[in-house]
Amino acid sequence: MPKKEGTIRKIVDVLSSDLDESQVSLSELDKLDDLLMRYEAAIREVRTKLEILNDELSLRGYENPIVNIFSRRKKTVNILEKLKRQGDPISLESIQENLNDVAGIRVICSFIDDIYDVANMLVSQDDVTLISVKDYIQNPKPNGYRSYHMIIEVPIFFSNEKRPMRVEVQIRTVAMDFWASLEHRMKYKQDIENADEVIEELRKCADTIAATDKKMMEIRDQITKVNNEGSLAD
Ligand code: 0O2
Repeated sequence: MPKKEGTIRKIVDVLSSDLDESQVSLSELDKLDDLLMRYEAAIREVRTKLEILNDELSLRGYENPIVNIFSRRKKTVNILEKLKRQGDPISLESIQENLNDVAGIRVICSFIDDIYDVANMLVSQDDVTLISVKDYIQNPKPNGYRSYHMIIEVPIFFSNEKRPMRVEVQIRTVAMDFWASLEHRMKYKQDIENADEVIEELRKCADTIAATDKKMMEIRDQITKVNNEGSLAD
């Protein structure tokens, strides 16, 4: 089966009763490809901004605040599934209006204060527009989830236009990320034995991790202070 027909088949499977195959035209799919390419361009743009900030800070003698950057463009089937789940129209306009996470970037930092530094440095760039913030570090979710989320918009220059594109940026520490990746598995497992106990254990681990993240900053500050005093005395 040619690639595009296979994609149409998947779309129709996801949308099932809402749409029949004849309603998804190849020309509409071409436009979807074009939109998805624009989200991928936005990911590259924001990734580059973050990499430049990290490189610059390390040259200025700071520890690299960013340990790792992951990015992903949401799969077509998941985009359509989410629109359907939210009860939104299935159209190109609807994707742009109703979904903020088609382009997603996850930034992993060593320390909690790096998270806020990186977020502030990014949104203070004059071509970055901050759309919304969810601070799950100050306000953790009941399950213990901690992370700093921003929806931003960046202008992307194409052959015939400049278009603002939305990107979801999640920023968290290495430890918060470790926790979230294990907890995320719960979403896809329905048959866990003693699920309530596992949820409670995870919540306790999240608290322990939060306390450890805080302690690590204090230890870093003590080490930095000793090093600075040492270098002044030399
Ligand atoms: P996936 O599979 O990671 O893509 P919205 O983004 O509008 O759908 P919401 O819930 O208002 O909805 O956004 P929010 O709270 O900013 O969360 C968006 C993403 O953050 C999620 O995307 C997850 O990646 C992550 N996240 C939020 N809460 C949790 C949590 O409790 N545990 C874990 N492990 N991750 C979380 P998706 O699309 O839900 O999931």
